[in-house]
Amino acid sequence: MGYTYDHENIFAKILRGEIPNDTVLETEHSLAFNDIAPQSPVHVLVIPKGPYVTWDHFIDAASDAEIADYHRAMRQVIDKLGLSPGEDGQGYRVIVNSGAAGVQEVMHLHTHICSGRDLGRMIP
Ligand code: DGP
Repeated sequence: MGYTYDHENIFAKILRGEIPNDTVLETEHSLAFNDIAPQSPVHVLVIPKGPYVTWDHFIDAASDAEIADYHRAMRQVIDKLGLSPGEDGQGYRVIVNSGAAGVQEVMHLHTHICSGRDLGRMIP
């Protein structure tokens, strides 16, 4: 099944600079910024700059350079915020809500990076 990207979604507006964001870091193909409604003390969203609706859409349609950049950007956020357990950080959780069952509200791929508290077994 194909995807239709809505260029008026809120993250598209953030990427065009029409809505402000609290940027954590920016790479060639990705942007990381703080969630407007944080569910934990650390709650960062990482998005690709390209028009991808979901993670599977991204993997199907993006270039290898974009896919690598996106995952490197997540790693850079974890590094910048000192979250890696392997580096004595407290750990983190990454979440990608996809489609209706995943309760995806914004139809532009985004990865949640959450930390700063015991997140329990699941995030509701
Ligand atoms: P999801 O359910 O995975 O689609 O979560 C969308 C997230 O996006 C949610 O945690 C709130 C966040 N969000 C929605 N609108 C804005 C916004 O305008 N700015 C920022 N920074 N975050 C937003």
